[in-house]
Amino acid sequence: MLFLGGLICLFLHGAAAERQDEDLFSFVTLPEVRAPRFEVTHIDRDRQLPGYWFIAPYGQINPEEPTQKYMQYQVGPYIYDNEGELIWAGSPMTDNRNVFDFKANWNVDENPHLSFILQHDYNTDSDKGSGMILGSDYNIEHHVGVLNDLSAFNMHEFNILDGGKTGLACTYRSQLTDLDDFDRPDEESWVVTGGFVELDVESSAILFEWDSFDKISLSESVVFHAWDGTRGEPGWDYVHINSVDKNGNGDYLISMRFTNTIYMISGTDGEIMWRLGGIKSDFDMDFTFSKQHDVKFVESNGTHHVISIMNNASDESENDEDISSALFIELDTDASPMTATVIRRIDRPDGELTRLRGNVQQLPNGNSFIGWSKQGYHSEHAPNGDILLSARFSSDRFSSYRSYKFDWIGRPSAPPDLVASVYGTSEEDMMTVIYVSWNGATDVAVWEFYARSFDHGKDVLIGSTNKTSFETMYIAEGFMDWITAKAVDEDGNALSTSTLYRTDIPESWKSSGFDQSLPDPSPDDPEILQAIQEKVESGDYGDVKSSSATAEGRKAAVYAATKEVAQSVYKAYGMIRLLENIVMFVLAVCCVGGILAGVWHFVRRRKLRSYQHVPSDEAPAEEVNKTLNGNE
Ligand SMILES: *[C@@H]1O[C@H](CO)[C@@H](O)[C@H](O)[C@H]1NC(C)=O
Ligand SMILES: *[C@@H]1O[C@H](CO)[C@@H](O)[C@H](O)[C@H]1NC(C)=O
Ligand SMILES: CC(=O)N[C@H]1CO[C@H](CO)[C@@H](O)[C@@H]1O
Repeated sequence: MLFLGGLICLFLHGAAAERQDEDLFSFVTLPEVRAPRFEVTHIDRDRQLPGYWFIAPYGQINPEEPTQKYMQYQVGPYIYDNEGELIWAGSPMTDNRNVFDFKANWNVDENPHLSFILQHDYNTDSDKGSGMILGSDYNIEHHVGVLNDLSAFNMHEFNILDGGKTGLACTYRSQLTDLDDFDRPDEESWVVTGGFVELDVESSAILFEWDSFDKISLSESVVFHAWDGTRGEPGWDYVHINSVDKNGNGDYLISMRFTNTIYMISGTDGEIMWRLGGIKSDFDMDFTFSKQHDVKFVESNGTHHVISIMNNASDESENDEDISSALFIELDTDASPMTATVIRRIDRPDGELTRLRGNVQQLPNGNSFIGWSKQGYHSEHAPNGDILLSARFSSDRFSSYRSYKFDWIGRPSAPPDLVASVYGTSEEDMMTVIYVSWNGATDVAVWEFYARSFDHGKDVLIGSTNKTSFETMYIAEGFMDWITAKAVDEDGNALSTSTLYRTDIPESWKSSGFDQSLPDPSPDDPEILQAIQEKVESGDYGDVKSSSATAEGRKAAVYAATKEVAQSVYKAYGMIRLLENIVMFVLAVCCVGGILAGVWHFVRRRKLRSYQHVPSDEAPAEEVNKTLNGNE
């Protein structure tokens, strides 16, 4: 038994050591999920805020071309715990499509919710993408679509506002403009304007819409210059909006990466109330920033604000300085001139530049959680800036547009997933290896494992173990069948039970090392084993004779004898079931035989008639689509 266990461990370990893709998780219970692993460095655990990470790894920023190849699920929304252990894989739900701005929302009602942007499909005509809101049971509550003329749900922002009735999203629109701003009144060029919408999450209706066209002059852009030529569609991306937030006064705070400016937009008339940064800044300030991301209110009472931004300093084409940073800025818009002061600056801990994307989140205890984007690098900092934790994907193939930390309670409506297989070379050394996981559950403390002697038999507890990681393995003695696992919380409450699983057996017992001289093994009866176990434990060995002097030896003898009895009971039971079924079948045939005979002729004719050609997957997609759409 021990020997075989050792062999299996060696085998499992060997398999892990040889894998070329160790930077991805792999699970027996969810073989299609390959979530990226994290490398985590804890610098000061005591000052970290407990919570979970909300990460959406992507490989390439644009949707990938559809493929016929089999692909496991890698990109999509994932929840990790503070050790980098996987809690929820949402990638099967989003089907390997890119997901952005994945986070938990505690501002909707008493329960937490999830939100993210599902990127438009490779073919935008078929799916423009959407804002998704999920409950803590991981079921979709709202699917916020694009109702207007926009080509896609923009990837930068899906900001659920307090109460959860509305959300903010960025918009990009291709428009033709004259070049008056550049003193070239006779010329026209296409530009991509930037704006935002406030959407009703229930109906996707647009409640407020704003666009930079005629509001932000071309001369504010650091990308489209007075000396540049004109462009056809889609045109110069002259502002590049990348975040939007709203305060209690009903005004909107937006970030334009290509004007290096943060704008406050009046929720009453859509006018620009003030500009922070860029060439037209309204503030008296002794710092600069550029190419900023994720500009959010930390607090705001209408005239005094604290905002957080991911600064800077670089993008695809240029660096403005050597290190990126998170900035917390206090703004006084009552003063004249208005003032802006940096109250906290946290430099990127590894001293590098965040060239693309990134975000800053102020946590409830005053800590900051900062997503530096590339390779999913993120760090947590104390209010004084001390670094407490950092982590990045083991794989450099993935990045995360934004990374967040929130408290979370996941109570999936789907049951736990379980896989069980039996191994052994003789009746005496059989063992059943069970794997269980429950995608998204946060409350499981203990897994209890049960087996039955037949499909409707009694659940017999065959063991239990603490849950320590996403997937838990348990090795039960004997050949156990009809397995379930029950999730139990730390107070001993049962949370959910997996569906009944019939243990996988080797394709061929003989070729997998089972004693050639014996008949193939059949499952043990856990009820009988349990009864015997109890007897033996109370010192009652019945009339089983054993030459062994030790209690262990006698116990083994009882066990072996019992198993033999159990096996014959099982086989006898199998016979009874078979006989039962035959009797039932004969009865049934007698009863309905007459009717059946009559119906048969009709069914047969119907079957023949209803046969028709079904287009195979190999048929050209266009033709299939034509058929689906009812077109010619
Ligand atoms: C906003 O906060 C500032 C600073 O605390 C305070 O001086 C000001 O009176 C407040 N304004 C409003 C409208 O509450
Ligand atoms: C299981 O968890 C409980 C509670 O945390 C602990 O007391 C116990 O020692 C753990 N058991 C094992 C086998 O680790
Ligand atoms: C605070 C900060 O990092 N500011 C830098 C951002 O980029 C500009 C150039 O656009 C630099 O001049 C600033 O020093």
